[in-house]
Amino acid sequence: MKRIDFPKDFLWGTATASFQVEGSPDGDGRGKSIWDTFCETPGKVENGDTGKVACDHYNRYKEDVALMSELGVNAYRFSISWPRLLPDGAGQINQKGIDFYNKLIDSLLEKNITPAATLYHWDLPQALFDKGGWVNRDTVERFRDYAELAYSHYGDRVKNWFTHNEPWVTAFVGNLQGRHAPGYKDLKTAVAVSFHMVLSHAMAVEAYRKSPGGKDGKIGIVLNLYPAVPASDSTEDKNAAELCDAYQNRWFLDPLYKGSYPEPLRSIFEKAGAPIPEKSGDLSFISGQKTDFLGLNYYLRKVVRAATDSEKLEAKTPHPTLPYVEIIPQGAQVTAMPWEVHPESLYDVLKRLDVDYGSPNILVTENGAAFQDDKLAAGANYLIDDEDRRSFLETHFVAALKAIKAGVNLKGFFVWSMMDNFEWARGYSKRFGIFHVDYATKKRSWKKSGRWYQSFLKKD
Ligand code: IFM
Repeated sequence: MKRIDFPKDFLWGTATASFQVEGSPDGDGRGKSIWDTFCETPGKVENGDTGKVACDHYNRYKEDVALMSELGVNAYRFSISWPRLLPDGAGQINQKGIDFYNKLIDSLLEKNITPAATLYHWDLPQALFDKGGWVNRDTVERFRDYAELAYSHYGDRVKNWFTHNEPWVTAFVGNLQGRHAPGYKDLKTAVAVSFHMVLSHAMAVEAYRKSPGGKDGKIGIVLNLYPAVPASDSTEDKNAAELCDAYQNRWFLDPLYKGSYPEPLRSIFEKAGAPIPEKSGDLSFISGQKTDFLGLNYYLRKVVRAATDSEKLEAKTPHPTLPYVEIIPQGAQVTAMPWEVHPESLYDVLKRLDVDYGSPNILVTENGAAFQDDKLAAGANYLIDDEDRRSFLETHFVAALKAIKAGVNLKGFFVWSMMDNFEWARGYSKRFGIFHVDYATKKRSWKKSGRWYQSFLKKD
């Protein structure tokens, strides 16, 4: 497998997100986000880690762009911090925040790296959260206004946009599991948030089409999707896998592409007191806002089986309305998260999107892995010998190529992540980077995986 085997205009990139790398939360007038608050709450983030300094990308973006140029990528996916542009989420604009992304975008373009911007990668302005956050339909309109502001400043140069990153995580990890900001454990809230995020995506797409830059630019949403595989051939496990698929995948894909919600899950949630707060016409509006591509974040598959009665009682299931448990097959290779390593499932999920959702253009917007990174390389042109991550990337590139050969409209691949960074509730304990970050000095160093990607990109 070589770069030349992929389409000529394929986007090869790396990805990061504002809160995970930037630091400088109070710098130059940025407002507070729900993740600042979450980090300040004892016990929420491992080791009490925060995003205060992170990778200091806010001050070191030039160095990071230079590294990406040396790496040889032709694209970079980053996210814009809403509270940097609008400290209160709406109203007063923070010019210094606007300037930061102008400088970042210009540095990328100078190095011939295509910028791909995500509008929302989880750092909701605290001021909007205080007014109800994503449960409040008003936030949907504030998101549209924020998106318009971003298009008006950057739309002349940024031609690849993503509205939301992994709305499933925002909705269900943040509001049902409580592991992410804002830390709620309430199904009704989670379902309302999930709907408002999809609605706000559609409004931001509509606004993009009307913006001057939208005439020749592209926009889509990023979803974290997983093949849901039954652990056995039993009817119970097959039903469990279907339920998992509805919850993890179709809950977002169906409203976006089909204007509906998967049954019976919609009715199950409704009966549990968690209805979708839709108004008449919302769903047809959502599916009517056609996108140019779908961003796929692929990390692992979900192998599931029906929960036993005791597992249900011990709350081992995602929720009482979702009576299944996830398992890791015996002998499977796992990452440090621990997530099963299963590259073939990347092919499966790409193929499924192609068949079930009308052959959309797809970008793999995230793929990568956290490993221990405890092997120092001696005498090499890299610091860390992360053969596990190198091989992870290679096998996933192979699966992507297989999908292209099978007719999937795959247009790009972004490795998560450009560098080690703040891994949300896991703090800095999990490293996903292809560049190592020494958190004491902020020094970036090559890993073997980065060198491998570099030589892959060079050979065409
Ligand atoms: O770090 C996250 C990223 O912010 C969203 N997708 C998954 C990554 C790894 O957990």
